[in-house]
Amino acid sequence: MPANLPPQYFETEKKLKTAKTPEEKVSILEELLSIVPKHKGTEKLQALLKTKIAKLKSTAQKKPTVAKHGLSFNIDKAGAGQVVLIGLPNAGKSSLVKSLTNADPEIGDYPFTTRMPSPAMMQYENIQIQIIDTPPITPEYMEYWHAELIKGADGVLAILDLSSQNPASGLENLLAKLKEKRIELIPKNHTPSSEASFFQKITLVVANKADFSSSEENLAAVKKALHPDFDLIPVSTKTEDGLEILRTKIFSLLDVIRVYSKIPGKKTARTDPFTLKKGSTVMNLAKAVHKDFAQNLRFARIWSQNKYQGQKVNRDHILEDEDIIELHI
Ligand SMILES: Nc1nc2c(ncn2[C@@H]2O[C@H](COP(=O)(O)OP(=O)(O)OP(=O)(O)O)[C@@H](O)[C@H]2O)c(=O)[nH]1
Ligand SMILES: [Mg+2]
Repeated sequence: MPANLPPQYFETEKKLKTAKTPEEKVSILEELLSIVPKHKGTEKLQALLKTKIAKLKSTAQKKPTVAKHGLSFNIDKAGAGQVVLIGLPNAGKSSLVKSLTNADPEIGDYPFTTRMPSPAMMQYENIQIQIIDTPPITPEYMEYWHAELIKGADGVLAILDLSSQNPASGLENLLAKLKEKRIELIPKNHTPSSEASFFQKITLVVANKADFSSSEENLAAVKKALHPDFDLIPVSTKTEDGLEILRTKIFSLLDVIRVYSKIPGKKTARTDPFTLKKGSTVMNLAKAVHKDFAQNLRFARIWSQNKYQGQKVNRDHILEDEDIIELHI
């Protein structure tokens, strides 16, 4: 059935070419959707517009804002997840942020170079992950908002300095200070317990400055002091060793999957995924795409790396990273 679109549609469509921000594009696409006559011949077009709107809304990287309310900082989440970097002074937190993102934080060989939390975006393959640089934590010093920031994050990177005299005791100091604030760092494969009296946060331990001659000995001492389930990743921002592994580990810390929504009859470029929590179903994707899909979903077709090539699955089907899904209403 032909779509029979009114001329007003094509006039409005032209504006898309000059739209600069995702917000502008969303508002033009919504206008287009309202113009499209609602009948069988325009179903595909309506679905296409709705998917574009949903993607723009989900991936629009809101410029992270740091709002200071009195003594508290509130950083809006952006991208596929929010990870907070913590550690003793001079561990190399800001250096790591500089290596992993496009940000250019102040770096110095003296303590307390960083005074304020500062968000930046790390590209990981086709998604972005928010990384927050923070001021140092010391046995004497940790502000209230710092604990709140950690509690609200999706994961923590605890940065140790392998060039320091005793990084294993540095780690103990850090953990003790966090305990005072009722925060407990736990390995990724431990399930946070709802009964724990502490706020449990999944954490990667990053041993920085692995380029130092004393680093191997120190790394072995840290390994001994740490619960064996923790991921301990040696890196050097100077030589860049370990940084690629670290990026992958940060992605897997977040426990998210990337799923592509396919328009019937069209090819799917693996560029603009929806990111969902591991264990999400076809229905969770439908909700993320548009409420119409969630309400009227009949079935879906699935393509995956090795297993599926367009088979029909129902709404409870559990998705995996890199699945392509065609939603049918
Ligand atoms: N050799 C070596 N030096 C490093 C490495 N990473 C950071 N540094 C140095 O360590 C010092 C501290 O780095 P920063 O990134 O400012 O450390 P920070 O943890 O952000 O420090 P604060 O903001 O004070 O808490 C600087 O002189 C860096 O050049 C590394 O991998 N190897
Ligand atoms: Mg710093």
